[in-house]
Amino acid sequence: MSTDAFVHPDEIRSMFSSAMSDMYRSEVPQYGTLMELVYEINQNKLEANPKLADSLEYNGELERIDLERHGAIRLGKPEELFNMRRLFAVMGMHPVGYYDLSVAGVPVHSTAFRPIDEEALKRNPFRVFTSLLRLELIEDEDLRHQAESILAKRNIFTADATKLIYLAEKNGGLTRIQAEQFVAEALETFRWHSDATVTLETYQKLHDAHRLIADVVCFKGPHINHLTPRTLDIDAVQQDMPKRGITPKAIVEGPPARSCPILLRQTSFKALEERVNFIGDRRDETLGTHTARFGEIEQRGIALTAEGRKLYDTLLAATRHAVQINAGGSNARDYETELADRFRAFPDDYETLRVEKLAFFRYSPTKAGLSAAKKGDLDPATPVNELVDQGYLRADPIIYEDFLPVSAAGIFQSNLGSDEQKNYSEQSNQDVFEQCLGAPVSDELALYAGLEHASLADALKTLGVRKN
Ligand code: OOG
Ligand code: NI
Repeated sequence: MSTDAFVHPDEIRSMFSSAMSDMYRSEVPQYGTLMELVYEINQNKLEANPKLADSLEYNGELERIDLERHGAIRLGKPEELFNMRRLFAVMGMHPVGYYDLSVAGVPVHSTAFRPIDEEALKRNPFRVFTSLLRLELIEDEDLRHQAESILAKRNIFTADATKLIYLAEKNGGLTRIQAEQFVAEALETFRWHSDATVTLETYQKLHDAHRLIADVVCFKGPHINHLTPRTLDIDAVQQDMPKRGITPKAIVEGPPARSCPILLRQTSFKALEERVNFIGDRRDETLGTHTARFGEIEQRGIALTAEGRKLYDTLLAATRHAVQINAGGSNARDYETELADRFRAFPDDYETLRVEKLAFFRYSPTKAGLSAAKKGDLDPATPVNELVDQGYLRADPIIYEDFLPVSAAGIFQSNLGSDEQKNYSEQSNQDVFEQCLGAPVSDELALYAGLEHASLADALKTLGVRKN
C-alpha cells in the first residue's frame, strides 16, 4: 500500500483532540464555560496587545492557540503504560520528560506524550500528561495485593483499538477509514464510566490508603481527568472564574506574573462529585460518589535552559520553604507576595534572558539582515550578539511545551481535596518507569537546545556568517 493512502499522524491527533474535547464538554459542562471564558480573554488580550499578536503570528502560534489543550490520565499497571505509548505513537505523540511526583507526596511517576518536531507542534500541540501508579507505595501488603489483582483483570483498550494500533505499526500508518475508527475506539479508553469494578467497601479501603489509588484501581479505565485550554492571561481567567460559577484553587502554580512569561503557570478548579454504582449495589439503593474530574487552565512562556531552570527551582523552593499554603488556602496571598519578591532575582526582559543564556530562542534573519547579506555588507565573522544588536538577526522565545513536577503535584493535591503543600521526598525511579513504558523518554532540554541550534545555524547560513 502506498503511504499516500495514510492519514498523517498530525491529522489523527487533531481528530482525536477535537473528539476528546467534545466528549469532555458533554461530560463536564463547566469545561464548556471555561472554554468560552478563555476564548474571550484571549481575544481581549490579543486586541489590547498587538505586539503579542504579531509575535505569536510570526512564530506560527496564533492559529494553534484555540486548538491548544492538554489532558491527563492515570494508569494502574506497566502493560497499560506500554500500550498507551503505542496508542499515542499512532497520533505522533511521544514520551517526553520524566516527572517524579512522589517528591510531593503523590504516589505516581509520569511522562507527557506530545508531538516533538516544530511542524507537528504548530499543527496541533495536543499532549497528555500520563501517570503510572506506584503500587509499591501502598504500605499495607494485603491491600497492595488486592489492588494488583483487581488491576490484573482489566483491559483498558477495546479489541478494535488494539487491532488498529497493531495495523498502524505493521503498515506504517492508517487509512482514512481506519483512522476514523481508531479515534472512535481510542476515545472509549478515556471515557468516564459510572460503574465501578469493585464494591463500595473495597473502594473505601483503597480510598483510605490514598484517594488517588481508588481513582486508578476501581474503574474500568483511565478516564480523562481534565482538559486544559491555553490562555494568554491566566490572572484574568483566575479572577473571572467565580463570576461564571467556577471556584479556582487557591493559587496559580508556577512562576509569578511577569512581563516575559517563563515556563508554565497553571490553575485548576475542583473536581466534580460524581455518582458511582458499586458492585453489589441495587440500582435504587445506596450509590456512592467519587471525585475524579476537574478543569484547568494554563499559560505558557519561554523554555528555560538548565541554568535558567536551576534558578527557577531555587527561587520556587525558597518561596515554598518560607510560606507553606495551608489546607484551606487562606494564606494564599502571603505565598503570592513571597513568590513575587523572590522572583525579582530572575531577569524579566528577553534580551537579558538571551545574553545570560537563561532561556531558549529561535533565531531568524530579518529583512535588513537579508538585504545586508545580499549587498555583501556582512562580515562573515560577525558575532551573534552583534548581529542581533544591528537588527540583522531576530530572536523569538521558544515556548515551553512540557510540565513542571512541583506544579503538577499542586494540581493533583488540590483536586484530591486540599491546597496543602507537602515537601517530603522519595526515591525517583526513571529506569523502572522506562522499563514499563518499553522506551526511553526524550530529554526536553535537549529538544529545546536542538531547536535553538538548528534555527541559529540556518539563520547564519542564510546571512553568510560563520558559526561563532
Ligand atoms: C495530573 C496533574 C498534572 C498538569 O497540568 O500539571 C497536570 C493529574 O491530576 O492526573 O495535569
Ligand atoms: Ni494538567
